[in-house]
Amino acid sequence: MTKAYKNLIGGVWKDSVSGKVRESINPADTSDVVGTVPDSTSTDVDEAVSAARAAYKSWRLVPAPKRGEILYRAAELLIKNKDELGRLATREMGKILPEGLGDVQEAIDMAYFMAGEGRRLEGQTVPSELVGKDCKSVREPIGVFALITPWNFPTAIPSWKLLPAIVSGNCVVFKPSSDTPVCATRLVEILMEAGVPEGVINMVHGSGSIVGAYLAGHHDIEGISFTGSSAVGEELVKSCAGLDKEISCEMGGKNPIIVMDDARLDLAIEGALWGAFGTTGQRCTAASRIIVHEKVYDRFIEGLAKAASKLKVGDGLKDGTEMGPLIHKIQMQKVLEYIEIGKKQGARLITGGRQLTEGDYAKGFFIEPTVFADVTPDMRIAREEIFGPVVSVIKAKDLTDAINIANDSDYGLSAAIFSQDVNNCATAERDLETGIVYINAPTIGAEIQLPFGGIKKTGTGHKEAGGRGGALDMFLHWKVIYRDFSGKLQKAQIEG
Ligand code: UN1
Repeated sequence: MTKAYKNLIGGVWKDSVSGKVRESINPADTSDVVGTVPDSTSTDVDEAVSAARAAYKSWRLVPAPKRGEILYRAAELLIKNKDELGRLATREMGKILPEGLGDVQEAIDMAYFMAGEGRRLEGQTVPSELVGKDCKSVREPIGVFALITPWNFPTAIPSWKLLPAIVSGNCVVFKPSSDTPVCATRLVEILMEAGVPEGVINMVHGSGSIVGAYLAGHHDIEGISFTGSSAVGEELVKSCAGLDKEISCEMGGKNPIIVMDDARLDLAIEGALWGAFGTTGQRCTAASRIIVHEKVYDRFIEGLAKAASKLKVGDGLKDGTEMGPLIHKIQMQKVLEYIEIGKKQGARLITGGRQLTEGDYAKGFFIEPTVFADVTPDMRIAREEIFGPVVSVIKAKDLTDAINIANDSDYGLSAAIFSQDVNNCATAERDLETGIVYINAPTIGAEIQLPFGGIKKTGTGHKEAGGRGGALDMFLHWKVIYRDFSGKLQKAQIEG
């Protein structure tokens, strides 16, 4: 029997008023239905928003350390259930099991970190110009947020939004990706078990075009935090313009790795392989351009093609699998189209390039790890986000040329350099135009204690995750308080 998951509204697990459901399927084996979820409507969203609004009245007054303690318990529960949740992430999203477990680990890290934030959320106290007066700033919750998340990190990315939102004292309506709704539901179940009060987290399943769009434009929410495709993000920004809401969108990437002639080539190849094919290339941080110094170019492409062709592709739940399927047929077809575009525009396909269809592969959405060499920066495969196991290798003359190629992109999420020369590394660190820079490591693998996000077309609004400038800036505003205890009316700037 397929398990039927539900929406969560005001603490009650319930079906949509539509009575309809959607299936969530395993991308490695489409005969495996992971669960069904409600196919919700705007009426369900209205109900969820009013439940959040009602809960906000008391939740905002719960002391932040107490809110943090709930997250601490959630972290412990996530650890207890890590194996089940990791397997579920793999089954529902397709990433290989070590990565499914990593997805859950990122949520655990975030839960501990944000639990601690409950005891910080610090403001400032500064001296006043006047005697008998003090001045301070405090951080306050904002209200009700819409959280809209993608399928590629089905547990981690929801945790990046849910946990800072609620530790700050906000209430939320959460619309997870319709491709990974079961992972999202399990995360919410765990948060409720940890003690989140009814109505603080509400979850409405359904399509982005109906539920997501209606929720984002809802008159009774204060803000939207979205992670997903540039197309949807840009649409959201446009449709919310003038609505006076906080909006943060984390979108695409076209992340470069620079490989210098003084790099440890073995490390650079291993890094490129992990950056390009980890999560089947379906990370916004995935390395999709490898910019290689001409002196080591031939050796690099030979090494990368050899390593990529050896990757074991298959069901991520099977031991030894190194790369899983694409999330669904549409994404697989999009990636296959980009492979054709690469060939047509004159890039040299040096390994991969085909859909895998034999035997068990026929059950899912599998494409070979694909490497294009002799890509030029103007080709579409060097400019557009593919979100699949396809990597473009571009030749560069020197460091300046490599950095110019790297920066010649609409996106600016993550970039990397492999070099043993401290001056090259420091120059790249200074001049790469991205939100995240890695030295001798690939473009993936950000940790949650620092902000996550990019510049240019990658991101608008606030960043995600922890640290100064991270997600808390989205979910809290500053209030400044002046208290006069002099017993007389004092006039700032006039007397004193
Ligand atoms: C994403 O690709 O959408 O830095 C998130 C990383 C992961 C998160 C990626 N920690 O690759």
